[in-house]
Formats: sequence, structure tokens, C-alpha cells
Amino acid sequence: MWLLNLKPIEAASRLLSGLSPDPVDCFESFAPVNIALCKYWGKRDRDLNLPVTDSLSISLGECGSRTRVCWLPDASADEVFINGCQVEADTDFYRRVVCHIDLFRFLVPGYLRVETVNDVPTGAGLASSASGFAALTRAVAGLMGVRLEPQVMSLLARLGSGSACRSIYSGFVRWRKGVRADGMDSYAQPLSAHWPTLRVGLLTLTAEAKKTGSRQGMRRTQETSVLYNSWAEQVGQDMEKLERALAVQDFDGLGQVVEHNAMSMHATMLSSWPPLLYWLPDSVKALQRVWELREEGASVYATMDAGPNIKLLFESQTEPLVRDCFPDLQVIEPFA
Ligand code: 2P0
Repeated sequence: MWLLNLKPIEAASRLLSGLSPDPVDCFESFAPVNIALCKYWGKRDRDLNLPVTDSLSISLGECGSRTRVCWLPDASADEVFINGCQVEADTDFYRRVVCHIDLFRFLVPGYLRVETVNDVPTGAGLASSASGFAALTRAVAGLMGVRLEPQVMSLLARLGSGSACRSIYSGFVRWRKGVRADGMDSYAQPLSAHWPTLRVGLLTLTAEAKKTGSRQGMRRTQETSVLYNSWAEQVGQDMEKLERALAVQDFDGLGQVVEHNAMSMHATMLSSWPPLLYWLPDSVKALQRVWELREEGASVYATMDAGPNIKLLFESQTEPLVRDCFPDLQVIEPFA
């Protein structure tokens, strides 16, 4: 048994009250993975996943999570499957999925079977929880037969996993931290910038799930790193620089901020106690290769999240060179 967290339930009740459900038997939904160009790392409210800073991401088109939910008549608990394997009820992952369904359960009581297929490895710093909770939010709303505005969908997805609020949209997305204690002004919005030549490369060095989850990692960083406050200040400046670079499609301007932002976030992790290092020796090798490419004149930049895998940013004209250097790279066209 786990303790009931009332704050998200109260927030969801406010967002969903007054709606008339019209349930269907099953509902399937999709949400894209999003990669943060300016990262979310630290919370001002842990129960509601309210961030300390704004963040900005790019959604990865067709690469994401597909979630199917169906009612389970006569069942006494929810069933959760991920990539075809049933998730044990005593795991943190199962508990988080059930808590998210609980936000909606007052609309139509009953237990569900949840089946999710992720296009990227689960729990390896490739943002599967963002796409997963966004797809789950859409699927459960669809199953209950309630039509929700994207802003409400984003607010509800955030209650499952902070970064999931950005996976409600495609393209570039900004999540404003908001200032309200109830979090009702902390949701994501799409940006109008469209950049068809932009490419994101996923370099999966390991598909193994990380030992320290993002939730635990960001808490440790906030509580123990003396660099944390300067990180939050830097994010404010990085957001402005990113928006300027997007407005004029300045790729090098964008790439420099993205890589610097990621390295600075990892510096706060390393200065935590006990130290937090998500990198593997192969991560360092890949980063050094990216820096060599830039010295040779190529415009390619790297970012990393809470895991050892690397994401590369480049434009279409650099794609042949980048593929040549990283033959295992999965190249995504976010605006295809
Ligand atoms: C991001 N990450 O902006 C950053 C960069 C990881 C590094 O959002 O506790 O899984 O569920 O709100 O959303 C990972 O954090 O954390 C994350 P919770 P979440 O993409």
C-alpha cells in the first residue's frame, strides 16, 4: 500500500469537474518523445511536479509512446504492460501509472488494462516517461469520453511526469514554470517556429535503465549542489537566447546554448552529494568526437539528459557527415 497524494487528485478534480463522461470500451493514443533544448531539472513543488525554471523542447515527430487502455470488468486492480511485458504491482513504475489513472477515476470508476509500446528504451534517459505519461493522459481521457483542451491535457500530463506536459505538442514547445501554488499556470505551449531542415540524432549507447531516476536525481541536486542556484539563473538567460536563435533560425546560436545548457545541468549533478554521474566512458568518447567535428568546421551539437545516451543536433546538409561518424545513429526529422 502507498500513501495517497491528495494534491494531484485535487488539481485533477478541478480540471475535470463539470465534464460529462461518455466512456468507450478501449482507446488508443500516441504522444511524441520530447528532447529538452533547455532542461527542466528541479522542482518548486514535488507533489505537483512544478519546476523551478522554464524549459524548452523539441518533439520527435512519430517517435514516441503508443498507449492502449481498456476497461477490465470484474477486476480488482489495474494491469500495466510495457512493450508486451506485464509490470509487477510492487514497482514504482506501476504505482505511478495507477496514481495517474486515479486522477480520472472519479469520472468513471473501474480498473483498466494499460498497454504501452515505446519507440525508445524505457528509463534510459531517452524521455520515455514524458511520451508515456502524455500518451496515457490522452488515452484515459479518450476512454472516459471527455474532450479536453490541449492546455488541460498538458496540466494533467504534468501531474504524471513534469516533462510529459511538453509531449502534448509537436514541434518546439515551451513549458512556463508558473508562479501559482496550485500549478494552474504551469503548462506547456507550442511555439510557432518551424525548422524543416533541423535533425535530431539519437545515439543509444545503452538501453539499460538508469540506477538513479530523474525524480531522485533532481531532488539530490537541488538539496546538495552549491551550483544549483547559478543553474537556475543560467536557464533564464538560455531561454532568451534560444528564443532569439529560433526566431532567426540561427543554428549555431541554437546549438551552442543547447550544449552549454546540458553540460551545465550535468555539472550541477556532479557537484551533488553523493555525486551523480549519468555518463559512461562511451558518452565521453562521443562528446569528444562531436567537439572534433566542430573543430573541423561541422555544425553539430550534443545534448544529454538523465542518462548516458547522447542526442545530436544538426541540419540536413550535415547529415551525411554525421551519419558517417556515428553509423548507429537514429536520425529524426521533427518537422517531417
Ligand atoms: C528534461 N529531464 O527537461 C529533463 C532533462 C531529465 C533531464 O524532465 O519527476 O521524468 O516525473 O517530473 O519529467 C526528467 O524528469 O521528472 C526530465 P518528474 P521527469 O527533459
